[in-house]
Amino acid sequence: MTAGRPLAPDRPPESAPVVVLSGGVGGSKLVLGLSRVVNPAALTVVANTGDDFDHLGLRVCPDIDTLVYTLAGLDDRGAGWGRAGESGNFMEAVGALGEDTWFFLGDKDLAMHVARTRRLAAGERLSAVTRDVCRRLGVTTRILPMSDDPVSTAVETVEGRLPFQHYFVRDRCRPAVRGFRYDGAETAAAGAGVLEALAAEGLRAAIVAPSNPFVSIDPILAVPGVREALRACRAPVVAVTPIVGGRAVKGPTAKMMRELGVEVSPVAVARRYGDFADGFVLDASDTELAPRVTASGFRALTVNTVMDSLDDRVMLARDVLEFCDQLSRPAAGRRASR
Ligand code: FO1
Repeated sequence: MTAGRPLAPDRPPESAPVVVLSGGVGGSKLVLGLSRVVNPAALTVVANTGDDFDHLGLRVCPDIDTLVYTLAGLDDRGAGWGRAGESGNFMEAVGALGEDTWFFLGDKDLAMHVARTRRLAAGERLSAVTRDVCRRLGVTTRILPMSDDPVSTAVETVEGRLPFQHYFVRDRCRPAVRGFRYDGAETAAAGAGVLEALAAEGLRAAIVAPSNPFVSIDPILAVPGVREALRACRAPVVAVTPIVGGRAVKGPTAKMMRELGVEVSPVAVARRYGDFADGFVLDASDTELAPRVTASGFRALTVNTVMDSLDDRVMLARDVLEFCDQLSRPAAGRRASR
């Protein structure tokens, strides 16, 4: 509950650095809210790149693009991905040539894929291209790919192994999942600036956004050094639930949990982050689960976590930061024992 809570005594300045681990749709809502509460230039997002794939000869980075478009105010608010006011001339023409059309590439979005593909082929790193794209589109929040090396999420299903976008878009998340692979993660180097951001002096908070734990957050945690950096983090680490009332707010999280035989509840999500997170944010409709979250070793906060409006996004961001400001950092050993 936020009512009546004492304000953090020496509230850190709005320019204190904050780091967020995020996927695409759900995470970008909280990131937008945070960018309105803290100085956007003090906000760093570590973005999942496990969804990235080569399509029609183009390198597509969906979660990076959802974050860039959302922060640039160019996003298609309804779909949660791609750009607003899109047209499909390219898709219509390329379909007539017999190319795949199951993955919609809008005409304006296409510019991003063409420019990025050209620059990567010219030898630029993904982090450098992303930084320049942000500058050109007026995004001051730092968006850091979790790695500049390719990491590809594959979904093990009852119908065999599927590349992420085939599972998620082409097959509409229909096949029952049995597990996930993050190919390339074991040899991937953390993206430029990622580990440094998590170890930053004066870091105010590290936040795990309400993204799918399996296909958005776990790929980031699979990059060597990231999980260790979160455990060693001197700032409070807080995760926000992607599950409300036993349902995924958006996307296949609940279905995946059911198919994996995992309890479809925020408690099960919290436990996945038990070795590094100090706090967990539940939706107010799941208040009765708070004792089970605290029994798992977390401080729990229950607030509205469903972000329909911009105000919802800002309110949740404010609540999460206030929660972080009130958490003290336990001795590192206490986390390892959890
Ligand atoms: N998601 C879909 O469900 N259908 C699409 O046709 C689609 C196209 C697309 C194009 C560019 C882009 O950046 C994202 C796109 N997405 C589409 C979303 C994408 O599958 C993301 O990986 C998910 O949002 C999960 O993060």
